[in-house]
Amino acid sequence: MRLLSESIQITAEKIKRLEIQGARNIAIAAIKAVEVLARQTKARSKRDFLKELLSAKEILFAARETEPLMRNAVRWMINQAEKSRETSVQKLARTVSLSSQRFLENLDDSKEKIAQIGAKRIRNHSTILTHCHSSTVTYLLKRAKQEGKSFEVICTETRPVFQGRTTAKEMLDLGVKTTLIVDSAARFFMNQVDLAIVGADAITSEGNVINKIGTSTIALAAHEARTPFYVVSELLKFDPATMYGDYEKIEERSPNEIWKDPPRNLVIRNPAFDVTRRDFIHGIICEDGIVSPHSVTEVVRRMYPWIFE
Ligand code: RUB
Repeated sequence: MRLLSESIQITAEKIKRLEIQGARNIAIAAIKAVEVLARQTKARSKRDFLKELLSAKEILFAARETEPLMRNAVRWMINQAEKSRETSVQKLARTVSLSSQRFLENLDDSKEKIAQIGAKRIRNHSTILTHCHSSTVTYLLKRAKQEGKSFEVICTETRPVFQGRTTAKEMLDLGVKTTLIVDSAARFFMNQVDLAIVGADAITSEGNVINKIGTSTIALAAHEARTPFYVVSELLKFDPATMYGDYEKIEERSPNEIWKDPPRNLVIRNPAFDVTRRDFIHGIICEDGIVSPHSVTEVVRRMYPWIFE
């Protein structure tokens, strides 16, 4: 049991340290860690097995607060074991392994659909601005490139930990002309941009989107410059808790990321994400198509009713 929770612990640590970064990669790592736990469990009863799963869930959820995709995935997998009539641990473990496979397949499927739909919005000879590193955004841009579109990308560096550099490297590897700018230069370049496109960590019941800190400022700048601003996201980033009154928690990270050796008494704040109001979002590009943030809850309800259970 100790060894198993160590494997969950290692994944949680990697997530905390941003060695695993981005909502999708975080969810995939958590799903795989739970699957390993199930495969290697030494639990002797259903009760003990469920206890193991629940403690794994707590450790993973605590790794990063603003990650409903991970929470939805882990919750769903554990739920399959909880509601099973099966009492054999071996069979229950198999149920968890199968649900992990199914969830991962769904994620892959969604990524493909999103790329297929979103790539159509990338016009030939256009300039796209993106913020942070979203694997869903870079996959979509890759698809557009494979379809023969020629475009250039402007990446914000994304302080304080520079995920924009990851995006820039990926774009260069694709052979896309890429420009890196400081975050505060987003407005300066916005008039040269045809489309701003970002990923998401969470979607709330009101259709607001939570993504890397600075996203909402970019959305405002895009609005003012009349540049379309799109979010690309799997619908499973919807947080059902927001439906029932909870606010999405915004993770606040260590001040060390901003200044390693600051003067005494300086207050440093380091929120990792911010909320972009739905009014500034042209559309959410998801596996069901391009949907208005105003109707996203209904779309989630139709596609994934279990999320509300
Ligand atoms: C990453 C970030 C990404 C979303 C979406 O923040 O804000 O835009 O997670 O990514 P961090 P994806 O680097 O702090 O995790 O599309 O890969 O799910």
